Amino acid sequence: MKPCCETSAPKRKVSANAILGLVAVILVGIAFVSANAFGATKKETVKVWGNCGMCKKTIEKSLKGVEGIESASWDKNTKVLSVSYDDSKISMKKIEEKVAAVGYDTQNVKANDAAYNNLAECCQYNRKK
Ligand SMILES: [Cu+2]
Repeated sequence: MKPCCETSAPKRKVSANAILGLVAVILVGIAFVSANAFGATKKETVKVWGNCGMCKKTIEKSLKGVEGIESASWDKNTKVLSVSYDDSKISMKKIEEKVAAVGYDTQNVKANDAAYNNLAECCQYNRKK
């Protein structure tokens, strides 16, 4: 005796394939969107004048919580600030301006004089000429 649903079985197979296809399309879509979301991250380095560990804290704090900044780390020996950021949200120029605003000269932006004068004495580095 043949099962009564024999004729409807192939149909079900087709719709299962259609669902699989749809799932595949959705997964590819999600992968594409997330690749875009993470693909904007850029890593760059820029010279920032400064002296010590306290400078490091001040420089890094100036970028903490800033929209688009993923990480920022300044090396007191090399005087290089390494920054990971989303270039659709912030530019390198803006990043340097943030650091300059707290009193530190950067490669392309001169520090705010009042902020520089407010730095602890040990942090008043020899300014860039
Ligand atoms: Cu310092």
